[in-house]
Amino acid sequence: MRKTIIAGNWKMNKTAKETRATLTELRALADGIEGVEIVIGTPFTSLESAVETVKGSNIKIAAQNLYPKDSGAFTGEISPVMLKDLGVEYVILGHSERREYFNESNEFINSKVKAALAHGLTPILCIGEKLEDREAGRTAEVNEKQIREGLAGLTSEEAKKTVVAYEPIWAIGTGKTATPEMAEATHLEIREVLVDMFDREIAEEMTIQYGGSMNAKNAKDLMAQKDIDGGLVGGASLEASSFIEVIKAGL
Ligand code: G2H
Repeated sequence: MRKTIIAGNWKMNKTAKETRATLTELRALADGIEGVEIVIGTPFTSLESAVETVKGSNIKIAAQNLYPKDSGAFTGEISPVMLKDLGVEYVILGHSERREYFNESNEFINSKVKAALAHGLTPILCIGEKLEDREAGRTAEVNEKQIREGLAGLTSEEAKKTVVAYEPIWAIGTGKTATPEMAEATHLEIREVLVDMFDREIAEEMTIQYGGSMNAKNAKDLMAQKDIDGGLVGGASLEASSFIEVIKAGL
């Protein structure tokens, strides 16, 4: 019923040339795979070569950010119009690294989610608690605030097109993963917030990915959980040979 989406988040890695090489390899490995939506999020400078390399395949391309204006005096920024023009289909928004290093607020992220939707890009809204939040028993509260404020003002139709990625910050790039049961419990809490914001039918249709040290070894058990509908994969998406194993775990 809901789409399983496995997205690679390359973060600030790979030149355009390296992008072409990795995606040529991934394209061949992923040929014929159906039933899982495959997405790769590259740096802005690689988007054009990424889109060209995967043309006609089952791989879609994501940006890792956007600025919520169509054009104008915003030096150094990239608009949703520019992404759409390149053939980009997804955009990762509100990643914890952007929240932490670039002080992105829920309100700013919300304006980006709306800008993405207004231009036909699928937003992947990242949320997740810090270790101190989890230890203090504030996981549900912290995630609820990020979802409510991140998705504020969306219509039901827009919500249906939006992907949520739950990434416990303590599991990002650390090699520590939430256990499948722990992750499922939080995914369920997230879905209940979506039920309350929209309705059950819409919430049941929305893809909620898990992210945070997901790899070929742990992906199957995580995605076997009822409310874990794919993954946002960092380190393990950088090589086609490891990412294809994560993709196959989602089949
Ligand atoms: C979390 C994830 C990708 P990694 O940031 O968004 O990265 O899989 O390396 O923990």
